[in-house]
Amino acid sequence: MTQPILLATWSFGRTAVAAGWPHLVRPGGQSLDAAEQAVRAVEADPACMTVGYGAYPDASGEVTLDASIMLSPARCGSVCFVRRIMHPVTLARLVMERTPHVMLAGDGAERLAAAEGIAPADLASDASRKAYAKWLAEHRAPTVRSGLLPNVEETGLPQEESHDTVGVLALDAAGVLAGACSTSGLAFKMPGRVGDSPIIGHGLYVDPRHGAAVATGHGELVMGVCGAFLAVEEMRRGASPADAAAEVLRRVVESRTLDAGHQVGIITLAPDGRWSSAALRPGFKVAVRASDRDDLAEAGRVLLA
Ligand code: SD4
Repeated sequence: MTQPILLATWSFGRTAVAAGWPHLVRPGGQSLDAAEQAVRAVEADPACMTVGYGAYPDASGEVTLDASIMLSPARCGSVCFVRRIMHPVTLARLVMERTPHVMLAGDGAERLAAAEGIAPADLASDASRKAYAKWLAEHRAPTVRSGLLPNVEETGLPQEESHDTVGVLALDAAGVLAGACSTSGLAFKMPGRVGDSPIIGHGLYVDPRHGAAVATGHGELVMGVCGAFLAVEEMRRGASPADAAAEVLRRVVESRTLDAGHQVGIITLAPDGRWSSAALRPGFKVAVRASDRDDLAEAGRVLLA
């Protein structure tokens, strides 16, 4: 029997692992259910303004969400650019379980939700509306350049508040790995912008025999190196979870000139329960829940100051 473990990105990952753990350790508990429930808890929490209900909107004032869920290359699902769905991770699971497809976007994803009996929801909270009004008043006019809307470096928010994905990796007692993630992307992003989180192999990847990885941070950096797939591929070739996570970040560093605010965090988990994490810069944290621990860990490796 494998020792169950549940890992989640950032400080709000503690909310995630607390919600997912009972689903992981009940008799017959499955990693897929635990990962989904862990993510749902953060999606429903208006205090988390970078995921789900109450998230920061895009530059046009609309909250748009992305999510994915994965058990294996043959069993994965995702949604992007959903605007009226409280739990995109559950919709991603429906894509995986009820359609022959991997990814549905926008209105099409919402039509599946309606067909499955999921009622539409207004994703804006009072706090997210206020944050948008403040940002618009303070930042939009001076940062519009050549018809482009502002990017995250121009949001005026501290980095940890302007973007963050809840990414969860789970291993159950039967030794089955699963992963899920959900995000509003980047605060006040360009309308239509989609990051790494809903794209299999970028924000999330799970290979049942070799490992799982989930990424957070600037999706554009992760997408440039197929980050989550690369981490799992490294493990498939024999790398430890720590070396696999660090290799993804080395590739990001090699691939471009980074801005001072750029951040990427990655968590890796092997089928035997070994796990690790790494980040480009300090500040990335991992919530860890296992039979013998329930805490928040600093990134195992940080590549840049
Ligand atoms: C994205 N990777 O959409 C997500 C956002 C995130 O920490 O994780 N931020 O690019």
